[in-house]
Amino acid sequence: MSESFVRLSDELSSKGIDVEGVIASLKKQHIETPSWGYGNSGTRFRVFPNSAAARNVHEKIDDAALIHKLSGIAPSVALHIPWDYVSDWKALGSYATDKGIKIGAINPNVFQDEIYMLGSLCHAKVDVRNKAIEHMVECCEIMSATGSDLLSIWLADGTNYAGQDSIRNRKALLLDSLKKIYANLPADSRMLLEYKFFEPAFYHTDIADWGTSFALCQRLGDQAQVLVDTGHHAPGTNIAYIVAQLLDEGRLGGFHFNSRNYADDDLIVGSTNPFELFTIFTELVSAGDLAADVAYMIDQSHNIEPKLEAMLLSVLNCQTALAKALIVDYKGLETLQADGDVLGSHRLMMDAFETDVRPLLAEVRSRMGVPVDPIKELRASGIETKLAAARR
Ligand code: PSV
Ligand code: MN
Repeated sequence: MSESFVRLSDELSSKGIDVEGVIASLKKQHIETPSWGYGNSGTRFRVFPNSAAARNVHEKIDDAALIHKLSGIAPSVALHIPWDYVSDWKALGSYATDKGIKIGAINPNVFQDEIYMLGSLCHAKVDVRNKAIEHMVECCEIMSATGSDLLSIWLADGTNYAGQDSIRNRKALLLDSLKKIYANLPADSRMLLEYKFFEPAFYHTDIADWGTSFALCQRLGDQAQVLVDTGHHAPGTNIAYIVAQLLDEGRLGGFHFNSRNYADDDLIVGSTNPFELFTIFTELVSAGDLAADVAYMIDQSHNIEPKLEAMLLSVLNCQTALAKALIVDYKGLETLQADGDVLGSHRLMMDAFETDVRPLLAEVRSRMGVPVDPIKELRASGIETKLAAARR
């Protein structure tokens, strides 16, 4: 136990924070990493190949397992189909288990094939819609074979010009298609419906915002919930507000974490706006059990960053945000709010945000048996250089 941790622990305890409870919550944190963040990917202008990047789904699982080994809080990996297609899904599930992680969300892909130029589940032609539905039903089978309990849907559907298609007709087709997929969900699994306000469509997107996603989920049933990708909002959007609304309605299914400066930048979560991430986590922590089933996933693709270090830093930034949210004195906050103390309550929040939680995280990591400074450990291991030589 370091001196700095003892000092911080005393300070927090004096404010009424249950430090052991905070540590227990941090030990339980679970951040899922995406298979596509380990392979070569980039922007639409250029993909700079990275020699250390994983070349197939097995290497992606190896890399995700390494991030879990170093952080202790990333025990699952999301797959994107068909990017991660294999013939034997059970074997892939076992491969992951052998490496110490699980297969997480299955992400269907209905945005790459030629036939999806004008949409997938909302396409005017029934053949195209059926092809997209069949693909998603196959993804439900993959879930059963790999032990995944999340079908995470994002659609590129939309139009580029006013009048190009009927927004309301497309909405009816979308609901009809989603109902057919929903009927194939494995028992005890969930469908997460992701929204994005633009791109690749630039006039309208069929699931553009949380309200649209929420309305669809309500029409589908309890197994359908909203997925919030932090990069999928117009500048200035208060994401913490959206999180609060969805939690309260029991429809927050999960996150795709990343950071943005401009559009869907897919930068390292917590890098551009750590305060926004903190406010999101304070909503989750203060919601208690309401947030119990939320899936925390990263959705990033790194173009110029070393891939493993970028993913590890992303996971650790989520850990820092949770630590800061956990040391907010929510009882004290309630009193100040009831008194209408505008700046007292704000200062209480800022007090937690500005606290240096590094000694606390070092203590948590040493209790979990993972490196106290995972980034330093990764760098010292020289693994990215070794992988570059092996995978080149
Ligand atoms: C779309 O921008 C998105 O956020 C969806 O989650 C996709 O599945 C992912 O990025 C990868 O393209
Ligand atoms: Mn996403």
